[in-house]
Amino acid sequence: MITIITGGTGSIKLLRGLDSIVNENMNIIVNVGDNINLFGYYICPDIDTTIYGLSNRLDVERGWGIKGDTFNFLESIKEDSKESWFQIGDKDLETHVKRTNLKNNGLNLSEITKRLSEDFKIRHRIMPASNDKIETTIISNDDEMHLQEFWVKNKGKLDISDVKYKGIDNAKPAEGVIKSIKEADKIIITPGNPISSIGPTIFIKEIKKALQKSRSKKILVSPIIHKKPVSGPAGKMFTAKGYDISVTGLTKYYKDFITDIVIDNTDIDEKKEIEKMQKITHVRNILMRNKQEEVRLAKEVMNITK
Ligand code: FO1
Repeated sequence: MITIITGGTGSIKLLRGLDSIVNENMNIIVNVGDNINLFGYYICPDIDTTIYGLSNRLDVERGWGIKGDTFNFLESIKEDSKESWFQIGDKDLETHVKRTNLKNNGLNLSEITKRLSEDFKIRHRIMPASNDKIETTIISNDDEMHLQEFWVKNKGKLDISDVKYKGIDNAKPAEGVIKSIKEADKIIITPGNPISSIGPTIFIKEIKKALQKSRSKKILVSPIIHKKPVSGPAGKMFTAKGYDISVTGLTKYYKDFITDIVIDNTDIDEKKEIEKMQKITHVRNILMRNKQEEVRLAKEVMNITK
């Protein structure tokens, strides 16, 4: 059994590659830290990106939302809404309406995600990391704001002095999460933003403990190539948390539990430094520019056995 820890738009390419080649059970644990209530709807961007990505509905260019979607709903509320900085497409809206209705009927996020995954005919199991509320917030110039306000409303332009996961101390892992970590033959961490897309999952106390205890291989695919994040605001967040934006800094961040790291060919000069931290280092071409490259890298990751 394979378990994936994932989140964010940077993760979806590898996830799609894995989905297309893994025939055994694959459990996909998804970040909930960037979930947000807007327009009266409960929006879970990373769960939706995963569902749309694996059902071939994702707008891959943007990395979020549904391809070919229209924005009539957004247009019609623009005048009156203070929240229209967040672009909700019309087809995407159906997912948020459905999720919100199910939530109002008393279902938890695990149950809702299972229903939505069935609707989109996803063959692997997608699980939220937690059914409890965890909110990733950005501290900028003495202001604290939701991650989406920082990234979408303010276009990621503000300085960051810290990143917090509000509610994480009391958050419990959702159904199936600990079991899927304990029973995994291999755990793969996708190249999502370590702080905002993976952090809110791996720093849930029981998940952190289970990962540290696990005897299986725990392979991280780097979201950093040649001292730059492949996408998104990981660089600013890494600096705020005191880590160097490099694959060495990345290994330090994950060093408590990963066994292996896959880095890009262009970062080969850092291999020795990483190996000093007792991590097995695999040097590959990790930039995925098309479907073939997603599948190629997924195969290479799945071939890591020793
Ligand atoms: N990202 C943007 O940059 N602008 C948007 O207007 C936007 C809307 C949006 C709607 C639904 C959804 O599932 C994701 C959306 N995202 C948007 C992506 C999202 O802000 C982040 O990239 C993820 O939360 C990071 O994982």
